[in-house]
Amino acid sequence: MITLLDYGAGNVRSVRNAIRKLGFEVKDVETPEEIVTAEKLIFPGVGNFGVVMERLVRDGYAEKLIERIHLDKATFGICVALQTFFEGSAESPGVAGLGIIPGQIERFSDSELSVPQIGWNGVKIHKSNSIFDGYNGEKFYFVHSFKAVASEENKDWILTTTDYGEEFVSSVAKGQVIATQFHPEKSGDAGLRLLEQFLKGKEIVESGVKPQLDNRPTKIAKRIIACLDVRSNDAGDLVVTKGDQYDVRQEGEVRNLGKPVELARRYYNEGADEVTFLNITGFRNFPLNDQPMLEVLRETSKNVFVPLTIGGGIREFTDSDGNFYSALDVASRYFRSGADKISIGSDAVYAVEKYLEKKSKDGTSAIEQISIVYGAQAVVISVDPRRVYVNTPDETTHATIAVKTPGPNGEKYCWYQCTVSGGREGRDIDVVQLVTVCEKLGAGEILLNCIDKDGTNSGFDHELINMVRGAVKIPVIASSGAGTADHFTDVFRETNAEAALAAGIFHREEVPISKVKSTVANAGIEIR
Ligand code: 1PR
Repeated sequence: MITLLDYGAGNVRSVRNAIRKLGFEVKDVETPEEIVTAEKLIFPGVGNFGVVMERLVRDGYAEKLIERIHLDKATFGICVALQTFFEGSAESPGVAGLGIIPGQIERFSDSELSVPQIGWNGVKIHKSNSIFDGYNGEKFYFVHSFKAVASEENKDWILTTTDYGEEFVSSVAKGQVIATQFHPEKSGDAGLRLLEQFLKGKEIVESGVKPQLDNRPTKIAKRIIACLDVRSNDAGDLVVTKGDQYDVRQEGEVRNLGKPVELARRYYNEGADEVTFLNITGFRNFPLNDQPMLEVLRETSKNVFVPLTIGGGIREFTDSDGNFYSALDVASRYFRSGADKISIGSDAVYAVEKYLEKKSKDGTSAIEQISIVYGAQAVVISVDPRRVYVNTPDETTHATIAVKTPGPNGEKYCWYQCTVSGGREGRDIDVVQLVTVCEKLGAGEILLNCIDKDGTNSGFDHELINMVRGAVKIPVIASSGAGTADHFTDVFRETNAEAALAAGIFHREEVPISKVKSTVANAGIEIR
């Protein structure tokens, strides 16, 4: 029996599912005392250091965790849990950590690399341990803006380090206690194997695999993401569909390319680094009435152990009985159903309009509310831009670029207009305004679609991607237009996008994910 510490932050469903998948039973901590008495404890964590510490103290868990770790009882901490073992964090100045390991958690410093670090990176093993038994150089999934650093005072704890601009602590272990900055429950087979070693009750340190002598820096991989646009068809079935420039109907019928849960599982097995679901009619309906989407997440997370993002309809809402739901309430339901990140489309455009009008933040936007509780890395902005061609940059106040292929009337420039409601309505905001303000409001990643390219199989819009990538520090996912495996190599060579997403070519089985990955790897680009 494995005991799980669920203190109400982030996606614990995936951890629970991973434990069950490995054949173990799992129960939740019900009283603080159980933290000390549990035979094996998993302490997952996502989100803001201060919020997590406040909950641990409020519920009487913090002191019990300290007691448990001093008693050297088998404990596995994940992500922000690792950070709480330290004395404090630059994320929440003045908030004390558990103080078990000497040192302060720091923010990644300014470098060329985007922050948060989101994606698959390697590890360098520093001491003998059995938790990495069977490890063969695989990468693990990281998602964080803050990091622990090794020092003379904490070196007895350092199990692995990883490089991301600078070297940071990617896992710690001592006696029966281990914590990883990466998410084993989101790291495919390699992560499940690691968890299994812990669950099987092996000694963690001083036996098993030896420290690695190879001290070359680890490298983060470019991510390949499979996207499933989901909606109900006219018969009322929830289907994966796909549009051409956002038009999902063919001869009047919504295209049906398969069942969401089955397709997500197939993409996981084929090596997708992430899976994204977009509820494309979510802007019309209240998503919490849309129980099938929550069910899709719950079912998918039973068998898919890479990050899941869900978007569509994330905004505040008052139902017909007058009950008010904040965007945070809606997002929380998704996180608890198995989502690791939520994506916001239309509501982000409205939030930016409000910001530009007031010229300041007011704490009310969905982006601010969700990122404060779940961390910036959990908030993706899905941008649906469309090209607006102009003859000269003076014709508009928006940021323009010179286009390689002239517009329909020979125009040499364009700007990218943001749209809402699935591309149905254009607003007076350009992509650069949108992404820079969203970053200020606390978004952690940009999913950059392009209506002109969507479903065309003609390759990604490199000009758009470079424009956006140059405007923000947070990671950018290039989306729309993939038609061949080479298009992925091109987008990684021609732009600094951290990830590339595709839908149609995967659904229509034109190019398998494995082929995309081998093509990109053969071009010398780091891939998982
Ligand atoms: O506005 O917060 O409710 O979110 C709605 C979400 O649904 C947004 O993320 C928006 O992008 C998405 N959406 C709305 N309508 C459509 C549509 O297609 N009619 N789909 C839509 C957007 C675009 C991509 C697609 C890529 C790759 N889909 O995600 O998967 O373009 O396609 P390809 O590889 O086949 O070219 P809100």
